[in-house]
Amino acid sequence: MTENQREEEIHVDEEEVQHLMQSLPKITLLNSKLELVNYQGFWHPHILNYFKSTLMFQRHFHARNTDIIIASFPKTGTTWLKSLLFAVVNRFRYPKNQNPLLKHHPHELVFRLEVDVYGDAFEYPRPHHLNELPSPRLLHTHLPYTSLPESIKTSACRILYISRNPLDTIVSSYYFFLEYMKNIQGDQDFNHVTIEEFCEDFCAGRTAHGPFFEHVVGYWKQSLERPDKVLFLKYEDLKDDTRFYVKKLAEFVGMPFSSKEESEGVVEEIIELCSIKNLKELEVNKSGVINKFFEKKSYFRKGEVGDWTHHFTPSMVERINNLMQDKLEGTALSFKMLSSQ
Ligand code: PAP
Repeated sequence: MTENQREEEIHVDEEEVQHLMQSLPKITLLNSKLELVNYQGFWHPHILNYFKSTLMFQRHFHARNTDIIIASFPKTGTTWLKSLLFAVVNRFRYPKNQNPLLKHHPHELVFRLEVDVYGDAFEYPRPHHLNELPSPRLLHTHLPYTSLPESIKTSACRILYISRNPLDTIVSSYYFFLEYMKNIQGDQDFNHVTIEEFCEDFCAGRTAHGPFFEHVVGYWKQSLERPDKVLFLKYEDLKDDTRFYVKKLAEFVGMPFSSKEESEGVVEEIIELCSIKNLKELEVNKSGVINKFFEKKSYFRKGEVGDWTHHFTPSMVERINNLMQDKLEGTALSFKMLSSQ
């Protein structure tokens, strides 16, 4: 089979995409050029053929039983989890000083399916390359559970979901939005969007991949129903006890640390390699862009629990807490808002 034939196989009809697009609700986020389209109940960014590539991912991706898929709402710890998962799974493959994480941004090692793989604007693997990736394939998506391709839900592949308290997620999303606007819109002074305005839209669900709580609860419920299939992690827990959760992650993906490895400090080495302090200082993560617009360094900001305390007024905090109470009622899910260290 030639590459062209393979490309044809994954084709989604442009006319159909346009037709579908026209029928879907759209909004522009905070007077920016960032358009969001509501598809299957969630707001998806309408940039870079994103909608088309989402459809392609939904229709053409075939999960292998051995795939490990990170799922996340943006700004909840994706980059960190990508680096940890990559380091855990590949720990026997590379000598310490040749770990690809030293030369590549974590987003260049764990591909986002609806963008890097099925998007057409990027230098990353085209869909046919997926077939050539060795198992276990480490992949990522920001899609909500309900929108995942059937083969992810029905195969034996595993999902690692990372979540984060909504207040820190909003702060992190806000700064990323400002950076993104500066880059895509060439607007050096996009700071006129206040965090209050951003928060207002976020709470109303109008944010890329929102609504937030529905995204989180979708995966939370799956993790309760099928704990062998979905591991639900929280950023705050990972911060509090990184060692415990890295070991848990390794067990979940079927590659537990041996007692020899533990006594040799392999877990600690991985934690150190993937710490924000270390990743931020690597030359590869200091300059350059991911997917044309996203500066590599903007994925490493503070990396703290509780940064929201420097940003929100008491009334905003109350508003978000009330919303959270309402949305999480009866789910037994809760978030730590402050660091316990
Ligand atoms: P993405 O979903 O767009 O890939 P994601 O990686 O989830 O973004 O979010 C970035 C956040 O994770 C940033 O949080 P902050 O804005 O509150 O600082 C970033 O600093 C944090 N982060 C990135 N890498 C790490 C890491 N190794 N350890 C802890 N936090 C990290």
